[in-house]
Parts: sequence; structure tokens; C-alpha cells
Amino acid sequence: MLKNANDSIAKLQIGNKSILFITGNFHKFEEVRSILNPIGIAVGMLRMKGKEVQSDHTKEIAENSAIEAFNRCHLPLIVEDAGLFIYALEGFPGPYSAYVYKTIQNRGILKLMKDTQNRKATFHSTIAYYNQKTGPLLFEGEVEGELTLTERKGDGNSGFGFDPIFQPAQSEKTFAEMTQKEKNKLSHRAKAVNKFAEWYKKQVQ
Ligand code: ITT
Repeated sequence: MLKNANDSIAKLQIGNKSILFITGNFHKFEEVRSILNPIGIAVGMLRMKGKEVQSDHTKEIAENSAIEAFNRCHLPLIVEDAGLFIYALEGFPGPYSAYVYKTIQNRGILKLMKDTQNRKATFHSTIAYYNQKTGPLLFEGEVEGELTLTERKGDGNSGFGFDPIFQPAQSEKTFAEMTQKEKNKLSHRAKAVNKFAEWYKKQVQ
């Protein structure tokens, strides 16, 4: 498996602005790729499931995942840890977002929030970059918003995960009602990726 991955990586490293995104989530990869590719940073997706540390902070999870992934593939890479933090639920599901989405999904979240007036929530993203020289470097992004009363997908990109129930503060639409371009103007992930890109472009001229 790693041999095949290395073959594709060799093809990817045509210029020196190329990195791997270690993720099993193709939606996340697409969002990140659509920001990095147009500014000349090639990014390849590698699914490589490692051990994820338990922590309340996306920072710690992303940093540890980057170290673990680098120890296995020895190539410049990014990983991202993201989560939805709901105020009225003391930050739940936060670092447990993937598990909660898989088990109770959006319907379950809306049920938990039934009769709750305070619908404020924050999406948080930490991108961790790792290469031999720099070690782990962290870039963060956040977006404030509200949970909707029902799932709303519209004819946007339909999004993924909690997108149909999250409406950012600066918008009338949920993330799922937006095109990818619209989501990338506001999202936690786009903010973290843009910070990373700004730093990365200065390193690799
Ligand atoms: P990795 O392989 O990259 O870890 P993942 O899907 O487990 O993929 P995260 O741990 O970063 O990704 O995110 C946890 C969950 O939070 C994710 O599965 C979604 O359900 C939800 N989530 C994260 N970012 C989201 C976004 O932009 N829109 C909607 N839901 C999101």
C-alpha cells in the first residue's frame, strides 16, 4: 500500500510546491485542494489511518496525527483536525465530532438541541504541517454561527457532515446551501488553509 502511495507521490512532486494531505475525508480534501491548487501548491490525498490521541483540543490531535503520519511516510504533509463546538452543550461534540456524526447524525444533534434557545456554535479547524526541517507547525481557523432548526441543503454543494445544520454568522445560508467557493470564503478550514498557504509560499519560492 505504501509503495503505491510513494509512486503517486513521486508523480506529484513535479515542482517543489507539493504536499500530501493525510485524510480519509474526500470532502475535506476537495475543499483544501480547491484553495491550494489555484495558488500553485499541488496537494495529493493519502488515506492512512493512524492512532488519534484523545484530547479536548483540535490542536493537540492534529499535531500528534502529523507527527505519527510523518514517522510513517517521511514526506512533507498536512493533517487537519476539525470539530463543531456547541455552546449550549458545553462544546460537545468538539473532538468527538466524527463519532457523533457517524452515530446520531444531524437528526440526533437537532434532537439534543430541541427547545434550546442558545443555538450558537463554532467550527474549529487546526491544520498541522510537518516536514523534516520544521517539525510540526499549526495553523488555525474558526467560524462562529448558529445551528438551524432543520437540516437545510438547498441546491448548493450539499456539503458534508454538519454542513446542513450550520449557518455562519455572516450568512443567510447553511454551509450545505453554499457552493464550495462560498463556503471557502467563510469556513474554519479555509481560514486555517489560507494561513498555512501564506506561510508555505514564503518558504518554497
Ligand atoms: P480525517 O480522516 O481527516 O480525520 P474526519 O472526517 O474524521 O477526517 P475531522 O476529525 O477533522 O475529519 O472532523 C470530524 C467531523 O466533524 C467530520 O467527520 C464531520 O462530520 C465534521 N466536520 C468537520 N469539518 C466539517 C465541515 O467543514 N462541515 C461539516 N462537518 C464538518
